[in-house]
Amino acid sequence: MKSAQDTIYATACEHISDFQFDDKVAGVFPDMIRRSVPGYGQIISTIGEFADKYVTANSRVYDLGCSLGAATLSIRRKIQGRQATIVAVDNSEAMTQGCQQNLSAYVSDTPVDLICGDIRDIEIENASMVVLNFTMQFLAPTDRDNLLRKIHQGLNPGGMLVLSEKLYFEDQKIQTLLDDLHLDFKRANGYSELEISQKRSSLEHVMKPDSLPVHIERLNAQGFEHTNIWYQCFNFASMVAIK
Ligand code: GEK
Repeated sequence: MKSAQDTIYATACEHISDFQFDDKVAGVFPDMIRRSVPGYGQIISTIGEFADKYVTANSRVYDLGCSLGAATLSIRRKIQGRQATIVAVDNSEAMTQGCQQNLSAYVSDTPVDLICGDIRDIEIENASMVVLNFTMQFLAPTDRDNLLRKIHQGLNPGGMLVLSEKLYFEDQKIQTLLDDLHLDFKRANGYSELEISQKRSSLEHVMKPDSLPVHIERLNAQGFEHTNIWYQCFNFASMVAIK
């Protein structure tokens, strides 16, 4: 997916409003996420590998908070011929419009139901795989248990959830260290101090990361039998949970 360069926070703003997944963000999203989330490309391609191993015939795969469809496309490439359906959901109109264009650019025998809606209102059923790739962190902390309960109920036995999130660390020395390394990653990718600080302010009230123990405990509490982290770079991680 090609995208324009992210310069959204490059000029000084008098008032920084809360981050929104609007037209401006959707237009630069592939560049923004690649330069902001260490390991994003590897996580997207590994989600395809998980799909190859876990998606069963005639089941559904849910990509919740699909943005422009990177995870959906990675999965779709791996599950040709399985008569599975992908349900891709995002509540940003700009994102779902861009996602539709990306999906239409490739031929596939796997149908994708693309829904512009809130993942808290979506029914999950007959799922062999559910993906929450950097989405749950944008829900209010009080909505996270309900969402994972619904996902657990809708997964078939042996089904997999992939949950990727930015992490918070209770140990303040580790928090500062890994946060600094992340900021260095953004600097190395060409973001200025102004861009980094303005983006940080815009996300302050919108994205509330949990710690790894909180995630694992929450997954176990919903009844997932096998949970573990499979990827971590600095303060970004991806977990798997198998029913
Ligand atoms: C990827 N998974 O490229 N309902 C539906 N969508 C939501 C909700 C909600 N309640 N809240 C946020 N979103 C993608 C990247 S981005 C991560 C996911 C990031 C959507 C929001 O509109 C956005 O598209 C996505 O979740 C989060 O693999 O930007 O850091």
